[in-house]
Amino acid sequence: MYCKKNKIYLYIIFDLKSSIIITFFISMNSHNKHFQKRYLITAALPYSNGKLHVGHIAGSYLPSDIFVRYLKLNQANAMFICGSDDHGVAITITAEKENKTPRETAEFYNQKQKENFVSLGINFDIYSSTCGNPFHTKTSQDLFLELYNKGYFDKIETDQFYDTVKNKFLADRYVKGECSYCGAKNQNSDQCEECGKALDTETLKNPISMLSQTPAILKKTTHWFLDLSKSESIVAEWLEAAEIKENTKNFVKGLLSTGLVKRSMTRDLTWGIPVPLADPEAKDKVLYVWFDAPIGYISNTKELCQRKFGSADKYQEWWKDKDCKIYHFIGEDNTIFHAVIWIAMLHAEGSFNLPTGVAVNNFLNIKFSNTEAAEKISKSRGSAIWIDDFIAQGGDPDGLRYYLTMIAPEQARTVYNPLDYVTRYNSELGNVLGNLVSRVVAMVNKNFNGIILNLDPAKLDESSKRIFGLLKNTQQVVGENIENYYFKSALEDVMNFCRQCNRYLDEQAPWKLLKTDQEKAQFILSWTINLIKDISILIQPFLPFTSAKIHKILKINSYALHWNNIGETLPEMQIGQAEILFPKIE
Ligand code: B3M
Ligand code: ZN
Repeated sequence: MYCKKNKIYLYIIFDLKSSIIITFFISMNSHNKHFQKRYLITAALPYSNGKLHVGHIAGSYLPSDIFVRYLKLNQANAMFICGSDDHGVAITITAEKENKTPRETAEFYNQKQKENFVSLGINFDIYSSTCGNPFHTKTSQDLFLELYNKGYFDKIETDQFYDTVKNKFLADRYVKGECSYCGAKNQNSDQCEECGKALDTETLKNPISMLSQTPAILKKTTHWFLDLSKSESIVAEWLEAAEIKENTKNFVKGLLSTGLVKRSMTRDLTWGIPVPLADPEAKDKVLYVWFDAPIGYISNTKELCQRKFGSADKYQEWWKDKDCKIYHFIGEDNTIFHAVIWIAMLHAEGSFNLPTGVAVNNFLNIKFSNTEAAEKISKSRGSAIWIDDFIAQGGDPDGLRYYLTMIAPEQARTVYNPLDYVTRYNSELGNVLGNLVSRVVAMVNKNFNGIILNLDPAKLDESSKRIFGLLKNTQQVVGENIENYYFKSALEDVMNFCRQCNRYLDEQAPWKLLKTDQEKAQFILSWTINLIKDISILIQPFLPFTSAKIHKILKINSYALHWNNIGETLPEMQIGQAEILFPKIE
């Protein structure tokens, strides 16, 4: 599966005055052949109605960031697209509460979210917004019109929820009620968060208006419906070939087996993208937020291409050329929209690539020491751990990335436990990885003036050879796990390799050899520094800040290191002083 090692040239610049050694590798091939020409990775566009908590990060942003970092480490031409989802009722409700206009609300939280992402090293190539992106309105309206002209929409006079106190139609979150599929209470009128099914006026029981807290009635209005039943076979065919986890596949199959129905793609609202039809009945109507939101992936790609290449039109290389793979990373409640409706929309439009993969994570629950059971993360009940609080309290971004990956809800809902976080930070990051780096670097400095030798892998002794074999095996398995969205297993493999390195060191005991065989001691320590350099590459997708710290300690240029450099030996060089990577938390 993996291509043979590229030919690597090693350049060393030795600056005597500052005694800094900068090492950089130049790879002869521009990218690893095993990889596709282009990749476009998207992470779900969060509603700009609040800042971010650990549940958001564990759901789609951290896994997608790991995936993209891994692709970029392999020199793949990858674009990482995100931005806020600014339309819809989620925003207008918050705006009403905070006494702002929807646009002010969207802009305010878009900025907060951007800061939250940066603080955790989640590095989008663009973080735009559906109300601020100059391409978004037209891109959404054009797509709507294309479907309209192709006859995909049915104009239907229909019953919609209505508030007789406020005299307003009530879209989506303006109405809550009981899901008739699973019985869950307090669900938004368009989707049940518990069972993931789409809801409508017939399947939401006991509807209550969120505007007046009175029962919502039904009133006639006209909307444009997409008949999803026409796309059933297309979705089923796409699903078979898609890179998608087994549990997600089964969930979508379940949706298909009960049959797809007509879904309204327009709403009686003032905030949103106007329905682009001259029809008088389209007046004062906007596109359903779930119609325009995924189109945001396309508009944001256009905006990025405009910035990066001076041509928005270049977006076609990512959305239309067949040599680009598109991956969407989402949370469980977004599955129906990405793996059913979006596929139907894209296929109906006809000129865009369908996604290669959709990576879905489940929700993260939370368990505080003063509560009995794990509960859902909820702003209103105050059970959220906010990213800005975590950082302001001195939390380590890589510590959080580590813990959230280790407890990732990849197959089912899992639980965030603040006490467990402390234990794992100290005992795994601190004792396994931090300790390995600090003791080896300290010994090299103390006994050999920081000098490590250039070693010939062909001349390794048996146990050093064994650990080299483990390294190459780890590199392969970690890569495969990341490519299959098994981020937790991938990180476990990396940590197990660190444990093996500690064991290797304990067996070789260079601290004893120092008294009997200096040469062998320097060999073992030099070899372990090479392994630490390789660990710094293996952890880069997961722990980018730590990886950069190790590079600083070793005096290696981070930017020049690639996945292919794992196993390459360092030249004779002088490393820097140790630094505590994971200070103990009490
Ligand atoms: N804003 C829902 C959410 O934040 C929605 C995702 C849109 S992705 C195109 O969970
Ligand atoms: Zn339900």
